[in-house]
Amino acid sequence: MKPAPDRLAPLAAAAAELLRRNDRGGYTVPSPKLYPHQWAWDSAFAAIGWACLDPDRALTELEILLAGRWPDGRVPHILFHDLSGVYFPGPDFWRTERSSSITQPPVWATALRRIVERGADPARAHALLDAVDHSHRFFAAQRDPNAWGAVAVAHPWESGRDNCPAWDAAMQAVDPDRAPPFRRVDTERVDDPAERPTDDWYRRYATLVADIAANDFGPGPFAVYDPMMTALLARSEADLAHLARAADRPDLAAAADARHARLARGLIERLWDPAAGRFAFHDAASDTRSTPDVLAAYTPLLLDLPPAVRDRLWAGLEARYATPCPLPTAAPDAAAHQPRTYWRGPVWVNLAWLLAPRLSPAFGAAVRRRTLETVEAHGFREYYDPRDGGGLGARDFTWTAALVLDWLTPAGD
Ligand code: 9WN
Repeated sequence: MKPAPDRLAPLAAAAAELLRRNDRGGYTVPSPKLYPHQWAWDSAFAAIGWACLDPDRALTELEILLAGRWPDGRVPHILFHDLSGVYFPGPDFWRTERSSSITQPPVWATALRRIVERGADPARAHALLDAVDHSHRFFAAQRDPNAWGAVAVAHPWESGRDNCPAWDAAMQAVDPDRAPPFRRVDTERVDDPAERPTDDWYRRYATLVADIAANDFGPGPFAVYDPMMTALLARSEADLAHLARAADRPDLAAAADARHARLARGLIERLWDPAAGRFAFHDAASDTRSTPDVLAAYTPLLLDLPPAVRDRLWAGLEARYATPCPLPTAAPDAAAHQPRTYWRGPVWVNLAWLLAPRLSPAFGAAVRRRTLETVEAHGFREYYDPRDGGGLGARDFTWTAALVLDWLTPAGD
């Protein structure tokens, strides 16, 4: 590995040390105190960090994750390998043995591609391609009620952006009073409970978990088309196709290419909103479209979009998301924006990492530089205040460390 630039070498060393500390013998917990299990997209980001230290260890992370998928292909958003870790909701609440019953943004093919680029054993990586393909097919089968060629999330947790303002209206339709009894533990594990979703939202989350179990783990009443989930799946399909070609699996590559094309078309035809200049969300249950000004609405930038669409998204982000610490999860001038509350405003490093290479070169470089400065100044936190970079949520947060490490480790060595 080439050395990181000198000033940031201690940051890279601290990131590596944190990954090792959060390792539980093959999988990495997102944060020892708040999230003591294996989360799906966190694991994929952790693997990207591991690839800078030990590409084989990175592959182990994804092997364990994909081995946890259900017969229908879903990769559960949480795998409970060690039942002693205290977390709500645990397996009893999900009514499962050792996992949650929903999935999360499918970024494992994207991680796998990165790991292979970092020198992982191609044969071992290629042995995962069928599992990845299986996990991708789950989305068209169970998360596209209108057959639009896009992804509708069945629970806000499935999006990875639990209290994003995009879910506000659909969550109002969920009855909090039907929630089975439960006790939260998350609010005891952060400095300020106001950084977490409200109790009212937790009751609605719990109702949805019970509804999904009652529907034999098919989707419950919540189904909101999400441009970010769709974009991440489309990007993953492209990454799977790339890996399948390298593995000389033309059948798999053709299937992934076809799904990629369908998702890219679905995004433009169903969710692009020229009046707003960003992508829309669509509540399939109430047949209602909305265009909240949230960062997720710009994430189709991960794909190669028509230049006119790309330019509108760039302009919107540069006008409204260039906060001192970029990129806030909701535009600061949006009514729903709350700079210190979870996915309603704070900055998350995974979104900066995903989007920085897809922005205009100057803005992308600024996002990367300022994100690194923030982490250097405030530590490996779960999220950050966009006004001054103050650290929020969990400490010792894995994906923040993993993605910083990726940024600081030159490729091609
Ligand atoms: C529920 C683990 C996860 C992330 C999510 C983030 C948060 C869980 C929670 O933590 O969600 O899945 O308890 O709040 O929103 O993106 O994967 O880091």
